[in-house]
Amino acid sequence: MNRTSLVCLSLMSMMSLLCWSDRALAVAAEACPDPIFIQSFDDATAVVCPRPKARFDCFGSYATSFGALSSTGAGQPILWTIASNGGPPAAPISVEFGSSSSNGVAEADFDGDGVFDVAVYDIDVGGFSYLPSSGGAAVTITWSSNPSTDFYTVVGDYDCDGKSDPTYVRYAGGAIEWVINTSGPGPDRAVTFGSWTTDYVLAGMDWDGDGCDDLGTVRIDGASNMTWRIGDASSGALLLQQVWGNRSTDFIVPGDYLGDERADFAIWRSFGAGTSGEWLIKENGGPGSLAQVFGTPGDYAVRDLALRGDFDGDGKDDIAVRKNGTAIWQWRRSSDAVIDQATVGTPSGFPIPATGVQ
Ligand SMILES: [Ca+2]
Ligand SMILES: [Ca+2]
Ligand SMILES: [Ca+2]
Ligand SMILES: [Ca+2]
Repeated sequence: MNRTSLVCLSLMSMMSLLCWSDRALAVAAEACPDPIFIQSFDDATAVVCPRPKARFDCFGSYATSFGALSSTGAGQPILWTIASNGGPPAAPISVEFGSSSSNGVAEADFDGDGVFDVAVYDIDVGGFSYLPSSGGAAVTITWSSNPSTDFYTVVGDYDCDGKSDPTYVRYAGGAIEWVINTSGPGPDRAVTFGSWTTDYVLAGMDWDGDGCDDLGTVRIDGASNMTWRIGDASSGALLLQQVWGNRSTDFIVPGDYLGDERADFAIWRSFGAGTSGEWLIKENGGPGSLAQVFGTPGDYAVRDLALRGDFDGDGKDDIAVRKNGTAIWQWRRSSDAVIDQATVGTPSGFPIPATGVQ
């Protein structure tokens, strides 16, 4: 794909414990046997155990929040309207932050408190701005950049410190250069991985289960076959690759659907001739797979919008869509396969969990 296409995709995205107690460590393993049970409390010691973050959880409820973006037009502020999904009662977030003309949404937890931050990047100045979910004033991070070559946020936690690292990709003679800011101010890594001419770029996710996000692209060949390619965020070395999906029919919907804290190869077969709306998910590093028809396929006028997130909060991403022309989100709960739904925002709003679908 060419750079213009990537810019368009980017703009689409815009509108794209530790256990504690006196005996905590000793009992951690038996107290936290499964993500479904990990918020249970021990009568005597109130043990609370580690739990995976849910994508786009803005309240710390361990489930993807109900958030949408809207704007009144080009150059106008982005209005973020977000309600909690489960957890203790919490006032909704309603805040204007970022501009619809030059900013995209960053999938990020910059302050590292386990809660998604309201965050945008500006492709013209090469900077990120966010509202720390832990409180305090807005933070802006900028560094020297070239708007003609630097764009498309690919935020991830590439140094494993629990904080998202501001990152974007740069056109470098046909190759993709990942410019990463792990400690600031300014980037401290520039890693070459992937090709501008053939690859879609994935936001940072952990593919090999070491707790660090990795570089990822999906390469398209002459027959539109997809090859998922994962690289080391320090060296750019290829860690793994997998043929999965075809660009003539499939959206790229990466996530951890099988709950082993490693991202899975996932596509929604929903456009082009003869598609049924089938989600096809292949476990990364194991034999698991999932094939499930869900959502309405077809052309843009009728097709649902795929969403990425864990809506029932069981530690596994769920197959999910926003129904076409409505504000209804539907998901298939990974915990019990029941279809659930909620009304979020307005039909014209952009669901935050649609960020990163390509
Ligand atoms: Ca945060
Ligand atoms: Ca980091
Ligand atoms: Ca990793
Ligand atoms: Ca789930």
